[in-house]
Amino acid sequence: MRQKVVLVTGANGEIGHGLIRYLAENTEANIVALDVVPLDKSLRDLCSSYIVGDILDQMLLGRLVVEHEIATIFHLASILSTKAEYNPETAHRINVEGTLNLLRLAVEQSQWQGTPVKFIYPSSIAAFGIPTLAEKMKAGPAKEDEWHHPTTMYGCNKLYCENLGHYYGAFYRQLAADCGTAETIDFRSIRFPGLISAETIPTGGTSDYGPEMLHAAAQGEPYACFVRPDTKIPFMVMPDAIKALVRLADAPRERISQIVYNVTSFSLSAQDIHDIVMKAFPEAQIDFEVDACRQKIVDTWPEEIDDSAARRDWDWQPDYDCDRAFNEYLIPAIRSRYQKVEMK
Ligand code: AKB
Repeated sequence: MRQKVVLVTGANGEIGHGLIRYLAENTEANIVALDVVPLDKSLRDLCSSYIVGDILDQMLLGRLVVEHEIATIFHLASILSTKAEYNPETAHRINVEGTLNLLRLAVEQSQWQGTPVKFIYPSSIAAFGIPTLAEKMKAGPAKEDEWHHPTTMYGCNKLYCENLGHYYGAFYRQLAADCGTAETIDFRSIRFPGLISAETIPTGGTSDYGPEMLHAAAQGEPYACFVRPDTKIPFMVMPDAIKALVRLADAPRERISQIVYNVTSFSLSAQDIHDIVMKAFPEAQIDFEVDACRQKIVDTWPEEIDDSAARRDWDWQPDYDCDRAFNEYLIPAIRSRYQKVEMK
């Protein structure tokens, strides 16, 4: 008998770490982890199996479904906004063609199983593109269907994959003879703000200045923030991001009224983060050395996003406001993390 499993792609990434730990501790799920690099040792015992491989490798994906009955996919693998700009075509292949491969796998699995495979897709505030700083400053909280002209390859990929998910969930092969009766997938997507974790440091993103400032200060390393002090975007801590993914995945289908949901916790300027970090680590050396190109990217992302649809449809509510996020989660956990490293 093939085992029913939850597939997590990009398992080694920041969200992957938090999600695998949560699923292992709180559910009976058999987790199959997939990543291009060997799975972090601390996660291995939490998974029923882990596979080193590329989501562009069709043979590998083919073998996956021979061995497993995939009930849910958390498709986390992607190249983030800054890294994607260094090789946009490769980013497109991984972010879009990789997602397409998994969507096709999910549809085939749904048809075999006679029930829709759940496909949970983390999108991003990078899917928004506000044309000018002046418009950003007077825009107010962005709704899901606004500002649809992202200026990064990653943002374009995220927006397009949201739409691909919509297509595969509702219109796939719509002219086929079995149209209307063939099973499709249950695609659900979340637009995340900048994420901050105490356990991992992000790589390749443009909202990374927030977590980088904090982790550098805790390690006593100098840090040069690459955006202006007044740069403001929404953020969220990792436990809330995991909560949002799991809540959305578990929500009854009849309550889901849209394909994409914004979620947010608190919006901060780079100066606000600087001040909070300096209060916690008074010895820290943090400067501002603006990188004009990365600044331009963040200037197209909204200061605030409207998550009222998520609140209405699946009772979304973050556990951490700004004060709790820093004082009860990030600062104590990061402090103890680097103290442990020093003691080793
Ligand atoms: C990035 O900066 O690329 C990501 C994101 C906002 O999705 N953190």
